[in-house]
Amino acid sequence: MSEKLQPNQIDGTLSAAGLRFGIVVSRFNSFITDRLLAATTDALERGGAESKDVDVMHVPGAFELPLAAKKLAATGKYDALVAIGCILRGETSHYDYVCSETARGLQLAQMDTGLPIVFCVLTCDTLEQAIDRAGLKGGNKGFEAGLAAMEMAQLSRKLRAPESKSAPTSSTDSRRRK
Ligand code: INI
Repeated sequence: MSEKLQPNQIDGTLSAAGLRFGIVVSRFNSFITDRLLAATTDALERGGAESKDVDVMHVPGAFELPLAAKKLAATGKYDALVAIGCILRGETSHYDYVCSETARGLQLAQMDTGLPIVFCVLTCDTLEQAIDRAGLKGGNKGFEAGLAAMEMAQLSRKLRAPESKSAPTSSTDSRRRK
């Protein structure tokens, strides 16, 4: 009987200890985004994150999230970012532009920088749909985003290029120690 292949698993644990997180939050529809933010920080806290290792930056609307995230990524201070927003459909096509450019910009930012950027942007037809996803009835997408940030940060550490795993001599590591 042939032995079953048992591949090595590369997994990210749900631990935030010793990691640094940046959260960029849209003020537009803050009734919803404040709740998403609270759930994200709750997840990070439960994962062992410390206040000094979590930064929160506010921007006017979802459309501003990609540039803000890219600028945070460029600081080299973080292991993962979370982008939080809530886009609600209105009477015009504005919604479609804001949704597609926000998603595209955030994906571009994470691919350009190599830093995980978790997409916690609700795109809803109604306020009720957003409420249902922001913990006012049940689940909160912000909590899921916090878990995803921890997992992606841990995976990124595991997959870091060999030279940047060495002793803290690189500029990134020396910044992190400050
Ligand atoms: N921004 C949002 O985050 N959510 C929305 O629902 C929204 N709507 O509906 O217009 C929205 N618009 C503002 C946009 O994100 C920019 O802040 C604005 O266009 C300035 O660049």
